[in-house]
Amino acid sequence: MSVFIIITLIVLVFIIIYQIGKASEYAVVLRGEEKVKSQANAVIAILLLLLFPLGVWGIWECNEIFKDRMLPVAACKTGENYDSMFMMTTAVTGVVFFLTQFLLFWFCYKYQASNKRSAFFFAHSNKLELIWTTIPAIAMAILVAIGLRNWYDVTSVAPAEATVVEVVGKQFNWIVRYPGKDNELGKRDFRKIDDANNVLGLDWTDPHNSDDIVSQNGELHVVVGKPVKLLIGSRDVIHDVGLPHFRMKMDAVPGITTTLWFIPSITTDSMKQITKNPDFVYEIACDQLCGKGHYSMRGTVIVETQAQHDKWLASQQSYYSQNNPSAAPAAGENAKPKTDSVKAVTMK
Ligand SMILES: [Cu+2]
Repeated sequence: MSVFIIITLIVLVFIIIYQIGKASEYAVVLRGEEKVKSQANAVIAILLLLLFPLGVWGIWECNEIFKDRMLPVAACKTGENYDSMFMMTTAVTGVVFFLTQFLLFWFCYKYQASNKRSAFFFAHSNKLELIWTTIPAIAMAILVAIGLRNWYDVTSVAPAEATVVEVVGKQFNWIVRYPGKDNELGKRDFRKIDDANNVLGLDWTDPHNSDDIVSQNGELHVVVGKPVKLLIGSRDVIHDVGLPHFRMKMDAVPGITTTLWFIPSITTDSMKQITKNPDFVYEIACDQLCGKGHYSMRGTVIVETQAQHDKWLASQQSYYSQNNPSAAPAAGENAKPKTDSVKAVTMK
């Protein structure tokens, strides 16, 4: 029914426009072209003048609709810096936008075609060129400088005490590897990748691999207040580790290790209270269209206290002992079932 109404409306609007066109043709014949033209100009000028407040109202309404769906406060210092950069850019470009748009519509009205005056013409003004080149150039340079400073914050050398975690994308989930007790990630080789029992291609001859923990449920556990450095890679195509709550993202490129580091400042539990949402989770969203299962490539970041983290870590079994059953568990490690990998999120 609604389709029928919409089609009828479209046809009616089309007929109305056609009739207006025909009527104005007759009017030109009857009243003379000049008069009709100037009347049409006046109407268009007023309509344009009305379009400006209408547009501003539209922007306001969109903002009202979406303001509840905005991201909560940034969950790390760098994220806060990104937010303030965003607000500053919006303020600067916003002032310029509203000013120029207002002038555009106002001039359309004020200087509509008229027989009473002729157009003022001037070809060139050095002063004007200088002003409208220099001011935007300085403003842009400042904004770019702030952006670069934030970018270096994220990609610079991480503090020595930072926890190193590897995040590897594949079609279509995230694999996370923690270094285990020796605090060092072992070597891996793509030729050793085997979906059944070596998803990252860990080189078992490297002793650093014996205690590495591999999680395939897309959960990234990090400690609040402690720097974490992500080593990002991909097994197949380009993915992207998008961390909207931390205002960060970094491409996961096959064959290249990219990095970023940050200090999570709000635990998942605290964020549940801040957002008043008991189901709140920090999300890892793949920010690079990577294939038919791209939409499902969602991971979570769990920001927890050191005590919670230690408890979780103790419950994990090394990937080596999971996949080499004859191997005795490393000292101090309990051999619980593989809690993470059974929940593996995979898309066929
Ligand atoms: Cu992806």
